[in-house]
Order: sequence, then structure tokens, then C-alpha cells
Amino acid sequence: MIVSETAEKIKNMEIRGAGRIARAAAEALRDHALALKTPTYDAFRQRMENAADILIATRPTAVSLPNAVHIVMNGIGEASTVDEARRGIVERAGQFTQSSQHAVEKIAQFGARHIRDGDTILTHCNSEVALGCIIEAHRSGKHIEVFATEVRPRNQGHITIKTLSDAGIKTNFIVDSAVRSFINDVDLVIVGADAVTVNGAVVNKIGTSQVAHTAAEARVNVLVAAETYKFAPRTVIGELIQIEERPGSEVLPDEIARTLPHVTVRNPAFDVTPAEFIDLIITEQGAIPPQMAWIIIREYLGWDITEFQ
Ligand code: RI2
Repeated sequence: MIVSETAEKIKNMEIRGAGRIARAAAEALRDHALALKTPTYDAFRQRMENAADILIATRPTAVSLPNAVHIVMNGIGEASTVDEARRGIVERAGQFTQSSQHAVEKIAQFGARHIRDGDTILTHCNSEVALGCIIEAHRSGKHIEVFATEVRPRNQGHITIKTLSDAGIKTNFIVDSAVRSFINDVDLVIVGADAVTVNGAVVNKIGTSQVAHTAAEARVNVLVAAETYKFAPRTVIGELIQIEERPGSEVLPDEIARTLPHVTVRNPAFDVTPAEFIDLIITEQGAIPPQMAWIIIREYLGWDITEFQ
């Protein structure tokens, strides 16, 4: 797929979910590198960097996207010919896609071990990795039941219940505001992440922090399933994660909004759950308490702090 096409699909959420966005960006860079017909290395590098910028600018919150782009683009500066630069990009894009898929499988195995036979699990939004844990527990023969939220305004919960139903898992579909009414029927909350900051806060779909607060009050554990490339290196140097605010028309149709001149529709797509409301983050390197986020950034993303100075 060409870069502008992938960028548009990420922007309009045809391609969505932090992991999928990251893999789509890596694949778009690979395809772009293969298709580029520039004679000079400098022109090739410039056009690749433009493509990288276009992909990164599509959605600001899921850090998996700039992380994937960084991983694929890293090293282009060391090449000296177009062929060499192209080979490097194709190779790194392939490695990223493969390791991302491997991470999703590993997290499913690790996460499933936290689910006991007879458990009822609540999940919010549509996370490939969180669902991977739930489905793996079911596959291993545990009798489980799920509560899945609707996830206004984009209704990602509909994708979640289809996946769960296809897997044959008993599922209850509830509106977002019903979480507190059912939390006492729930043994474990499992959600995904768009970003994990250096202090272990988890940025995920809007409503996640309400779910986590409700769970904490009810003494229900909260697990976050997140590949290491969802950890945000730039939070180490004080950068904040930008919370995407999407068009109000996703919440209230324009024709109604137009009749309400004193009303402003606010539509943040994500919120921040502090580390204290999270029991464990399950990564492909194993489970960690959220307070260990810095170790993941340092050890597994392999980025030196001097890169940012
Ligand atoms: P996986 C999604 O964002 C949700 O917030 C979900 O929890 C998160 O990405 C992680 O998804 P959106 O693209 O990578 O629906 O686990 O706004 O699939």
C-alpha cells in the first residue's frame, strides 16, 4: 500500500489499534522503499524521511507508531547507496512486523496464566493483545466469561464481541456507563495500551481510567497487555503524551450540533490511568509492575538518552 493510502486509513481509523497501526506503518515504509525510483541516496533518504513524517502525523497518541517508524528508519543514515538504504529498510520492517506478531503471541501466553478457571473478565475497547490473553485462556480449556463495553463513540466494542463470539466465549455486552453496576461480578480487568509512560501510567481508550478506578474500589485486579514498543521513550526527557481529540461529529451529528450554538462537543480519544490503578503490565518480556516502565524503555527499546539531546 502506498504511504498516503496507509496514512489516510490510519487517520480515519480504517486501520486502528496501536499494534496494527505500527505494523501498517512499517509495511508502508517497506513498500515505499521498494517503489521509490530515485537515483541518489540523498533524494532517497529525503523521500523516506518525508514518508515517515506523514505516517507519524496521522494519529498523535499511540506511541507504537513513532516507535515502529523509528525502528524501521534507524540506520538509514549509515547507508551510502540507495540499494543499501533500501535493503536496510526492507529488512528492519520485516523484523519489526515479525517481532510484533511474536510479541502478541507471547503476551497471550503470559496473560492467559493470570486467568483462572471460572473467571469473569472485563475488557474495554478492542485490544488485539488483551483479547489474545482471553482467547488463549479459553483455548487452554478454562471456563471463562467476559464483560465487554460498547466503547463510545467509535463502538470498538462491536469488534470485540464479534471476536469473542467467534471464539465461542460467553460474553456480556454492556454500555460504558454500566461498568460499575457489574464490577462485583468481575474477577479481572484486562485492557490494552496505546502508550505507557516512564512513570508507569497507561494511556488507553477513553474510559479506561474510569474502569480502572472502579476496579480499584472493588478490589479487582487490572492487567494491561502491552508490547514493549508501546512504551514511550520520550517521556524520559519530560515529553507528555498528546491525547488525540477527534471530531465532535463522532459523538453528536453535525446537524444536531448546528442547532445548539452554546454546546461544544469534546471528544478525547484516550485517557491516562495512573500506575497506582494498574497491578501488572504484561509485555512479551514478561509481566512487570507499572513502576518498572523505565527498565523496559532502557533495556528493550534500546534507545540511549543522548539520542534525544
Ligand atoms: P492493540 C486502540 O486505540 C485502543 O485504545 C486499544 O486499547 C489500543 O489501541 C491497543 O490496541 P484505537 O486505535 O494494539 O481504537 O492492543 O483508537 O490492538
